[in-house]
This record gives sequence, C-alpha cells and structure tokens, in this order.
Amino acid sequence: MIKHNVISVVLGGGKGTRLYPLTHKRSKPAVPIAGKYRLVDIPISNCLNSGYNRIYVLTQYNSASLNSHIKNTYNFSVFSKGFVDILAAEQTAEGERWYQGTADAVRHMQRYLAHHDYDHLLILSGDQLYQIDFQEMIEQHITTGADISIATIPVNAKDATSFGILKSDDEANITAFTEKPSSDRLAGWESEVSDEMKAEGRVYLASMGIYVFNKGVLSKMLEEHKGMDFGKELIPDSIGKYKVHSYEYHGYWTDIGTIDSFFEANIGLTDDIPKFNLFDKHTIFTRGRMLPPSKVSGTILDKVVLADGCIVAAERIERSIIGIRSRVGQGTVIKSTYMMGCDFYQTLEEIAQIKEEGGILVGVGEDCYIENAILDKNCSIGNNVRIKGGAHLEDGDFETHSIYDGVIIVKKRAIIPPGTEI
Ligand code: ADQ
Ligand code: ADP
Repeated sequence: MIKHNVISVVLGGGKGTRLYPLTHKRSKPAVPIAGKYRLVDIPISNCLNSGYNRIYVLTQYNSASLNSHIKNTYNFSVFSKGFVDILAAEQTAEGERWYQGTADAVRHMQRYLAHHDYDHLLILSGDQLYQIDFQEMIEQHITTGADISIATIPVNAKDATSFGILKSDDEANITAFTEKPSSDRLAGWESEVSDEMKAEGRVYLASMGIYVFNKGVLSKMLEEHKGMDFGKELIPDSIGKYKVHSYEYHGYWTDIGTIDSFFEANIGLTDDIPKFNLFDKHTIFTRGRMLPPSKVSGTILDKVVLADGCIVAAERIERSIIGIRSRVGQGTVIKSTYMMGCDFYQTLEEIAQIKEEGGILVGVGEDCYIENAILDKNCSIGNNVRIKGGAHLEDGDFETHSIYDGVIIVKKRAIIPPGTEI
C-alpha cells in the first residue's frame, strides 16, 4: 500500500565529465550498464519498487537515446497518476544559462512541481548502484518529525574525502556536516558504528546524496538561499536551522560516477553472489526489446553476464558483461571486460558486402584478445586485435579510445582495424 504523497527527482547528471568518453555523445542517465539497462533505470526502479511513480529526471543534456529509452520504458496506464518526465537544462526558457549545480537544477524545476499535490520531495543521484526501499526512509522521516532526511552509510577514511561527512546525536539528528573534507581535516569526524563496520575501518558517516525534504522546507530554502549545490551549500547551511535526520542504510550502495567505479560495479555483477543482485524479487525495469535469445557456439563462458540477442562464437569469455546484440567472432578471448553491445544487427547481405569490400563488421572479430576494457556501443573491432588494459598504461585520450585507471574505453562506433594493438 502506498502511504506517502511523494514526488521523486533524479539528478541525472551535471557535465558528466568523470564518465567521459561514455558521456561524450549521450547524457549521463542514458549510459548503458549491466548489458541491458541504462544508469537512470536504477533510481527509477528503486522509486517504482517503493511505490512512488511520479518521477522527474533532471539532466544537463538531452539526448535522443535518453528520450527514446524513457518514452519506450516507463508507460503508465491511464488509470495511474504515474509519469517519468525528463527536464533538460538546455530546454529551459533561460536559454544559455544552464543548471549550475544540483540545488539550482531543482530550483529551476519548481514551476513544474507547483502543479502537483505532494508532501515530500525525494531527491536522488542518478549515478549510484543500490536497492533501497524508500518507503522505510520516508516512514522514518515522518515519525521523527524531520524537516530533511539524508540517507547515510559508514565509509572508510579513503572514501570519506569524496563524500559529505556528518555527525549525528543519539537520536540520529545531524549536528554537523562537511562536504568532501580533505584527509587532514578528517580527525574528529568519526562516528559510533557497529563492530563490523569498525573492523572494516568504516567509521565516517557519509551522505549518500539521497534527500527527503518536506514540501514547504525545500521551497523556502531555495528561495532564501542563493546556493547552487545541495552538498556544498544548502545541506551544510540547514544544520542547526532545520531538523535534519540521518537515515542509516546498511545494504550495498556504490557511487558509479567515475570510470573506475563504473567499471568495478559492472564487473562485480559477474561474482557468484554479487553485491548488487539483479536476480532479486525487485525488478530492475528497463526497455522491453523483444530480442531473440542469445546463441553461443564452442565458447567457454566463466562468470559471464550475457544479455539478450547475442551471437557468440568466441574461444573463451571470463568475468565479463556481454551486452545486447553483441557479436563475438571465433578464437577470441575476452577477460574482465564490459562490452555494451549494439543498437542494431547487420543483415546477412550487409555482412557479405562489408566482407567483400574488406570492411569491419560491428562487434568483436576473430582471434582477438581483450582484457580490462569497456567497449562502448556499436564498435567494430577487426580480427587479431589486442586490447589489454592494466595498471602499466598511462591515462590518455585518443581518437578511438581513452585510458583511465588502466581501463581502456573504446569509444562508441569506433572502428579498430585488424591487427591493432592497444
Ligand atoms: P557528488 O555526487 O559529488 O556528491 P554532485 O556533483 O553535486 O555531487 O552530484 C550529485 C548528483 O547530481 C550526481 O548524480 C550528478 O550527476 C547530478 N548532478 C549534478 N549537477 C547536476 C545538474 N545541474 N543537473 C542535474 N543533475 C546534476 C553528492 C553530495 C555528497 C554525497 C555524495 C554521495 O554532495 O554530500 O556524499 O553525493 O554520492
Ligand atoms: P546512445 O546512448 O544509445 O549511445 P546517444 O546518447 O548518442 O545514444 O543519443 C543519440 C543522439 O543524442 C546523438 O546523435 C546526439 O545528437 C544526441 N546527443 C547525445 N549527447 C548529447 C549532448 N551531450 N548534447 C546534445 N545532444 C546530444
């Protein structure tokens, strides 16, 4: 039963520079994950599974793929009040003035909220992997009489510098907040945590960037405060002025806003029992594509998440995600790689013609070796190509690929000629 009157806002992405080149030609919410989903499916599914079906997605850019994904995925019956609407900064009347930060993005959408009846606004980040029941969070928000609630999780000293860190009293009211403190400023910010967390060194309580605001409170804050950002300005300023409550979350939660964490989170899905469970009673919603089942011949697959509609003839694939409509040729070995897949199939006639002209087919060719890589959509990788990421590689950006933290990211639609070594 849905007890709360909630509107959800997914912060779909600022410039998205930390996920470049995956965000070069698409907005961040549209970045593919786990072989068949898009980033935005995670927060939206969490909302829907919690029974909250009025959702705005705020994004700096609009992209054809984001629009078609949302339009084709989140259709509600005429008897429901549900919607998932994209509000893109580039389309606001203010023209060139883009959203400058998260609070500013929400400030600009206030006029859309005016048309709705709601009591609470649930604000979510678009680049996190987790499964939360938001009803529980909102229930706690209401029973504690909070004006603002922030979902929190214990993190270690290394991670603490990338998050908002807070302290709370015995009743979980937040008494102090500092955004991304440098490591030399961490002393004194430790919190009481369970023995298990202590053993892992997770003694700092971090904001998960997930907020519940009472309706009137947020509009007042946005009006009175000229701040652009929740984490840097509005939240720190609210401490002491409002009742800000910490909702402590104990499950799996990870930020996937950087190439490194995005790659780790995807590859982590191939574990025996992954921390983020796709095979759960809660559905992760995404576009229903009516693809054929995948076809595999002669391949040893070990810890592989294989999406729909693939044609795989490789020699061996290990600890990898193979996305929708992927084609992988004979003799090829793929390890620790996220292949996003393809938006289309080439027909038999097209394949014959491309081969006759000495061209390269979409997908991964024959006798290739690919390790520690992300292959963006629609790449054409010729035969005998060797792509081997690793700590020995320096970061860099090249025409067909980029390298970050040892991961080689082959760009969308890149054509890699036969015999290439990266
Ligand atoms: P960050 O994630 O570093 O920290 P921020 O860059 O503001 O904060 O991004 C929050 C979310 O909003 C991200 O999903 C981002 O893509 C999106 N976003 C940013 N600008 C946007 C804009 N103009 N329009 C739409 N979306 C936008 C925040 C908090 C920390 C907290 C971490 C947890 O500030 O206190 O610890 O989240 O991940
Ligand atoms: P996909 O996510 O399936 O790889 P894209 O995101 O590239 O697809 O979406 C297709 C179209 O969206 C592109 O051809 C481009 O015109 C538009 N688009 C993508 N990113 C942006 C952006 N940052 N700004 C404006 N338009 C964009």
